[in-house]
Amino acid sequence: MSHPLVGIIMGSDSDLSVMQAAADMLKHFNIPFELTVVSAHRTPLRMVQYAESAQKRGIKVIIAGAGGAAHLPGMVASITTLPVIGVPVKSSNSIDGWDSVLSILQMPNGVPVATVALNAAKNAGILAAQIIGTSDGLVAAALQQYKHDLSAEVLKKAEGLKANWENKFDV
Ligand code: RP5
Repeated sequence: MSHPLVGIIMGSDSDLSVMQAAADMLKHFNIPFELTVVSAHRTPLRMVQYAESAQKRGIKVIIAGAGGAAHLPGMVASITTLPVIGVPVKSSNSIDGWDSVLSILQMPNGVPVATVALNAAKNAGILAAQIIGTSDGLVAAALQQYKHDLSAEVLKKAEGLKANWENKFDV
């Protein structure tokens, strides 16, 4: 099997039900990935080791998910120069999800984290594929097809509504 290009990490295995969607998208685009638990607070040294070694191990993008006081994506981004996509997770210790969103989103100048919406691991997977697709023609073509399918789905739904609702917009 080819070596992983994307690293999916999360603060706890309790994040997996959300983070699974990122793995599913990478599988869809045929991108090899690794997935593991790395906790900023409970295993800080493991987090440093992961962030320091990722690039040397061939990883091109890191997707990091965490809930509550979600410091994992930002701290990993502070160590590596790889792009880090942050997934705020609405976890058992989140008040309402805003805590995770703001912990990941409000990074200081100089240390960006590409933050997706709350629980939006699917978009994190697609964004990672888009980054890989900038230098991989097969992935870029698969992304093009994915966008085409999204659009076809909406047009099909609009067609379905036509029968019951007047609609003069027909492009
Ligand atoms: C965060 O605390 C994790 O990312 C998870 O979202 C949350 C709860 O963790 P567990 O107590 O379920 O292990 O660090």
